Order: sequence, then C-alpha cells, then structure tokens
Amino acid sequence: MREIDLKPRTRVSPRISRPRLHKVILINDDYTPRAFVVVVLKAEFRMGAGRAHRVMMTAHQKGACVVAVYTKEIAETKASRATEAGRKHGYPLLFTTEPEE
Ligand code: TYC
Repeated sequence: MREIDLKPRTRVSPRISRPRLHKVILINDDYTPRAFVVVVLKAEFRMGAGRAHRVMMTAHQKGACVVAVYTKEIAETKASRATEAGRKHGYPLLFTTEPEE
C-alpha cells in the first residue's frame, strides 16, 4: 500500500500571489476646462469635490496625476469611460493606465 504523505506544505507558492494592480493616470492638456475634469473625476471615480479638485490641479501643474488603483480590467474600463466622457464633449481629456511596480 502506498504511504500517504501527511507533511503539511510550509512554503507558500509565489504563483498564488495577488494580481498586480493598475494605476489610472490623468494626463493634462491645454483645452479641457478645469471644472469639466472635476465633474468627470467625481462621477467616474466617486471622489468628493475637494479631492477631485486637488487631483485635477496636480495633473494641471505637473502634467499627470495618479487618480486611483484597481485590478487591470476595472482600471481600463474606468479610464476608457472617463476618456470617452471628454470626447463626447469635444475635449482631448485623457486617462491612461499602467501596472504598479
Ligand atoms: N490644463 C487645463 C486648463 O488649463 C485643465 C486640465 C487639468 C486639463 C487637468 C486636463 O488632466 C487635466 N484648462
């Protein structure tokens, strides 16, 4: 009869580590009105007015700002929806995504 190995596994496999999170990044441009950027941040990323205004101003002054982090699919969906909201109004507003280190 074969012996059953009851020794517990003590090493946790790195293959079960959590999936990488992805950043949504707001890119500055010269045309989208500041107030419109704030409206999109509040609607798509469920931000309060103060935080949305600070994120918008950081992108405005530095060129870009991390808005939030999500799993890959949610980050890409939110970035697309937010970019599309600007496009519908004729603005070049852009949200991109990139994996966290
Ligand atoms: N720079 C724009 C303006 O001066 C405002 C703006 C801020 C646009 C942040 C995009 O990601 C952005 N009207």
